[in-house]
Amino acid sequence: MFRQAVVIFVLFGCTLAGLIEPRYKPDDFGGRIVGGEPTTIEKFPYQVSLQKGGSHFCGGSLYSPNIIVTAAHCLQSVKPKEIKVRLGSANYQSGGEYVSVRSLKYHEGYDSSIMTNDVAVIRLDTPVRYSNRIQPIKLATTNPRTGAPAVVSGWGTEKFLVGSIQKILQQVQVDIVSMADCSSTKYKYGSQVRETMVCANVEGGGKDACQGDSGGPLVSEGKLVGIVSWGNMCARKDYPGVYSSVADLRSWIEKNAAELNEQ
Ligand code: 4AZ
Repeated sequence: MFRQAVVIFVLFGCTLAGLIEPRYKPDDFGGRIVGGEPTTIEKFPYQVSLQKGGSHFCGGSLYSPNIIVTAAHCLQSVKPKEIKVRLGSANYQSGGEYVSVRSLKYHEGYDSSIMTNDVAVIRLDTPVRYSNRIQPIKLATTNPRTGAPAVVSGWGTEKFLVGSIQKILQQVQVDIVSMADCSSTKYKYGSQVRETMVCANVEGGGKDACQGDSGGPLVSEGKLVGIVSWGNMCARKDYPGVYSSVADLRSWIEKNAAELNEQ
């Protein structure tokens, strides 16, 4: 029951976050993502915004000049033609490059009831040119240890359910919690956290990814280690944010990025 409720919240949340109009005030620089701060695209040149009808609905990361890595759950009800990707801008509504999508593929093993293998790749219609605002991120080859510092970024809400999509990219520093530690009795997920997942939090809660950050990057030591996937609400002490493990899913990403490019 509980697990179903969480999944419904996550799915509903991503949809809802995509529909809510931004309530951004230029003089209001309180905590965003949850507990984060506004940043620049030069610091996060791999971050992209996935959009439908001009509304941001999920994040993603640039892998190569024409491939984006994101979460499978972001793409469940969308066709390539309906999506546009903004790259190279901290403002999701303007600037940078605004590119159409040619094709997409999500993991065959993605299971929406337990959120395993929550990964997908997107091929852009035209490759982008790299600059100080547009750069790819390398995929992690091993899972980071518990306690490793990491950063998560996105345009997602600053609160669960009652927050709003942010106009300017936000970032927050968190610490990695390994899959083994995240499913231990230290937290309350138990066996819901399993293979292909990694967690991140801060002691006591208060910093996290939230609705609309899904699909976006968790980076540690300059490598993409996680993809924002799910959680029991946001920034709660006993419930770290849960990410798809890039180290576990790396071979799938590489293979399927290559396959999209051959089509
Ligand atoms: C969401 O609904 C969502 N705190 C993303 C991340 C987390 C919870 C919900 C993790 O997109």
